[in-house]
Amino acid sequence: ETWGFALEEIEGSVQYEYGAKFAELVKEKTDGEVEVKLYTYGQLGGLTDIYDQVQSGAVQFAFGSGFLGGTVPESQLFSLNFVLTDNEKTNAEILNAPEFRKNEDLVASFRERDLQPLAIVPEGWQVWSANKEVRSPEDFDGMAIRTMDNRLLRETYSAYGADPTTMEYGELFSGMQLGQLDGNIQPVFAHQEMDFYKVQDYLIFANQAEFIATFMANSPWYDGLSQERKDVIEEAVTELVPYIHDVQTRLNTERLDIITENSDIELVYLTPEQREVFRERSLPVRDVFSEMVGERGTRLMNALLEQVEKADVDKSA
Ligand code: 6CS
Repeated sequence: ETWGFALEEIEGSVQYEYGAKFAELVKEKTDGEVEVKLYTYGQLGGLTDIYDQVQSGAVQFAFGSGFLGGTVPESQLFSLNFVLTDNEKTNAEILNAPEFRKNEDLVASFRERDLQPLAIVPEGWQVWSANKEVRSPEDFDGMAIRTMDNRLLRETYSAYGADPTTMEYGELFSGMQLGQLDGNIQPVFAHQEMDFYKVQDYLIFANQAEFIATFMANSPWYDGLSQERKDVIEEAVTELVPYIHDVQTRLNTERLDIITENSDIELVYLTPEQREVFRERSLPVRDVFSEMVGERGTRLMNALLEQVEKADVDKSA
């Protein structure tokens, strides 16, 4: 038996490491009866092609991140800025605790589109790249910054003072090289492995949001699995929470070293005061989210905010 798993990223990425470990765990837990076959970004077409294929059952599993907003509007929750805590480990735990991961509004919003959400995977802080230093919304003025294809991100970057532009992942390098884009938003590992840093002058760390992908299955296929197979998947995704957190932090750290060793790109870290200006600008975008997804999605956002608040309280207790 073979299960297909479509990735939005290339070999060596966080999603690839996740897929490779998932395959290993599934093989082990099924005594070699199930093999997971990974399809890297590009092998099955573009980003939305991947989602079509998991929705139709042509592949059993896929990752869905920013571009998934067109398919599951509620997934844009993971594109909201300044919603999670400042601690990446805590965020991974909150998102994968049963209280959130199995939240009925979350599950229903995916299942309505023939998808079963299995895990929420933070891949590291989203870092801005640009050809000028950006520390304030004024610096973003007139900047064509590429966002993934969802309205929430476009609204966010408009609120930050930039001109958001959408482009497919695989076209970004030439988009920046040819000057169609002035900036880009990616976790550090992706700035490195896709060579984006070679055509940009600054990397700007605002810690406004993490890159978050949902690991999901085709739901009609998932529903037809035996309880034993479902348990295998459940055990694997649970083991993967701390595993992938360690992998993503290691990859992002190592890749930043590669970037600085191989380029004279400048690193800019926003001060708490500079960061606060963006945080304030991001708050009204929560209303845009509510307006887009209605009552169910709003309940889901509030459930997440509640878990975050609880984690912050526990930490300071
Ligand atoms: O920016 C993008 O489109 C892509 N970036 C990453 C790091 N993963 C997948 C996503 O589609």
